[in-house]
Amino acid sequence: MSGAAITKLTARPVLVPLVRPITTAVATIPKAPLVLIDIETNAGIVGRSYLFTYTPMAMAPLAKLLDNIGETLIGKAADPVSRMADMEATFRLLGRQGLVAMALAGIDMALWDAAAKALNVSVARMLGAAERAVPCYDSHGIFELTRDRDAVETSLAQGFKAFKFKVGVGDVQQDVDTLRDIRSVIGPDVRLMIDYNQSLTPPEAIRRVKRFEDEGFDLSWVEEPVAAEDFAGHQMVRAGITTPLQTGENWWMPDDAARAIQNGICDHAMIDIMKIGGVTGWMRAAAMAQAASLPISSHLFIEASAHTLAATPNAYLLEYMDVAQGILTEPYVIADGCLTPRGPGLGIAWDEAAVAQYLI
Ligand code: SMN
Ligand code: MG
Repeated sequence: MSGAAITKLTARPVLVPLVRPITTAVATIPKAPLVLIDIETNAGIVGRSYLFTYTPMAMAPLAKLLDNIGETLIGKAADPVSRMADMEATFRLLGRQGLVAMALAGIDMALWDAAAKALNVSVARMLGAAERAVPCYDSHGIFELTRDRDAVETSLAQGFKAFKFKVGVGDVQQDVDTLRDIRSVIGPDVRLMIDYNQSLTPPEAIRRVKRFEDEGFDLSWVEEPVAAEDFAGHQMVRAGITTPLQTGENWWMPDDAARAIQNGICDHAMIDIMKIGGVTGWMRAAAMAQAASLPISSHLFIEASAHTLAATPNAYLLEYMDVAQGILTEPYVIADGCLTPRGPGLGIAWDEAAVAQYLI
């Protein structure tokens, strides 16, 4: 890696406008609660990453935890794998989930950004991959025909050939009506996925998905139908339907991925590069998913995920849900339904005027 030493870590909480609110069966997120990380090295490089905290309540505590960890990193080599090993050991007693895992991941991603910048290459190339175009799906919230038709048609015109929508706000008939509306807009040949965000019981999930199969909606996956930690529930649903079961966005660090994969709870793996432990965590979890023949898709973090998916042999789809476009100088742009990773590093830089505007 760069051989440089860490000289400073800065964490800034920013509440960033979204193109549209994130609406799910269990909560609505009107603005993106982010924490921006800058790690400076004595080689004059600044590594950058951001974290998504789901609720503004977690922004300040996460920023403070990052400041506290940052103080322990000063003077240490800016090598992500070494620093991850140290930080995992430091938090062995407390546990590496929640804000701890998020902080470790943010530091890891910023260090990968710095290391790649020091060599003037992209993170994808640091991982040994070409900067290839990664196929995406456009990720929407709860669909309402008159309100959302235009946005979906715009995405179709941008070349998206796959879409995901959140469902589960009402009963099964409301889901059926919604899926009929969606199919009326996207047609029969575009891939369609649904996401229950952990809102159903296993019997209800089986009942609903079998109804969608009978209706011929041809779903490419049903995501998180039951509580993320309910492995037995996942196994029950998976055995009761033919639609592929997708889960994983809530796996904390590679250890969680290992337990889930060993228990055969899903047909696809969804890796959230923050919760899984950054670039370092992603590569470890992706290897396990590949060994289990699970197609891998990403969750949020479109920029960093474009780099890691480019280096993931069994990559399936990148979730296109851009939560950081409001504070980037050059947001990643969809081309023919794909995103291409760019360097140097992760290819992101802060629009400091926007950061100042949204700073909490
Ligand atoms: C999701 C939930 C909450 C915030 C962003 C995204 C959702 C998804 O689970 O898979 O997009
Ligand atoms: Mg999801």
